[in-house]
Amino acid sequence: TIAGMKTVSLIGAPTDVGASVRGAGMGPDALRVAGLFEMLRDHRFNVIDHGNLAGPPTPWTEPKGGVRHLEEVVAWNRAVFDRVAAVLAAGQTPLLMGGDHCLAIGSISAIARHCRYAKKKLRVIWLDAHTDVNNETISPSGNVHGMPVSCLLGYGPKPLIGWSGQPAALTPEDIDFIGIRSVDNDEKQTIRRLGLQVFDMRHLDEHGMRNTMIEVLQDVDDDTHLHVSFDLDCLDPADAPGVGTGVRGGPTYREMQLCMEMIADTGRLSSLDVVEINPALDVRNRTAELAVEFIASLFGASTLAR
Ligand code: 4U7
Ligand code: MN
Ligand code: MN
Ligand code: MN
Repeated sequence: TIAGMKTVSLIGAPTDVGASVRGAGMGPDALRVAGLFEMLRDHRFNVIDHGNLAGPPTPWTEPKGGVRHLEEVVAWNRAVFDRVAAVLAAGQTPLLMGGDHCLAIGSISAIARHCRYAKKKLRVIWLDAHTDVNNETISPSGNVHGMPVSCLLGYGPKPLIGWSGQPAALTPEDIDFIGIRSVDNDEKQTIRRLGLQVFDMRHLDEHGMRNTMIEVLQDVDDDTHLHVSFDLDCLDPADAPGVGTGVRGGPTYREMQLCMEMIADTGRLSSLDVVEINPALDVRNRTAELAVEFIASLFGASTLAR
């Protein structure tokens, strides 16, 4: 279950501004069509659907200064930041429906600021095939959905850092990465330099999901605000074809369910991003439906739960 059985607030951010493949902007409606609202309601949560945020269209221009669509990325993240901050201030649990993964900048910055005021310790679990720790000098693509972690650690394009009210929203110990199998060369150096906790597929193969999650969750306590940033490309593209940057060799369906269930068991899940669903590349909304199943587990719907 989530911390305190609060109201869950669905926030749609229909944009693909941080990507170079079109279609992630349809993610929020795909999640609605897959029954996200009803699933949460059936699990006896209070649910509010705030509808979709507004923001600029994606211009589909080339990167400038190493970043694509910077101005529009800032605008979308500003809208996300403001709404997530308002939802947290109202004592509700924000569930951001992306949209591409650049939106984690606004979402997690607002959460980090909230945690400082609420005297909570923030822990982020980043479920992804990628580490998203590029920045404007090292990114091979210029796409900001590959840079959110750097921005949150204080190493991104200037207009995207410092939103939490501190130079960095997160320190390297605050974030654990699970499911990683595609890391760019310069990202590898950053990971080593910062000592980022990356549980890649090799680690999952050798230690299993259970031991990995025990390690990830060991220092989660009553004062922890646990945030999950769930990029659907974490899953194997055979299970989740509706993503723009799929990489084969992901965790199995059961491994991912166990990951979600172990997070749920902490009772500390307090906010969630669900990003990178691309309905234009999907097969009959399979990826959004899969996302809803995993979100159910994250929110405490294990096989034998009442
Ligand atoms: B996602 C990539 F080069 N690393 O930076 C990049 F491989 O949010 C992919 O995890 C980033 O989906 C993928 O463009 C971003 C690429
Ligand atoms: Mn990814
Ligand atoms: Mn990502
Ligand atoms: Mn992706």
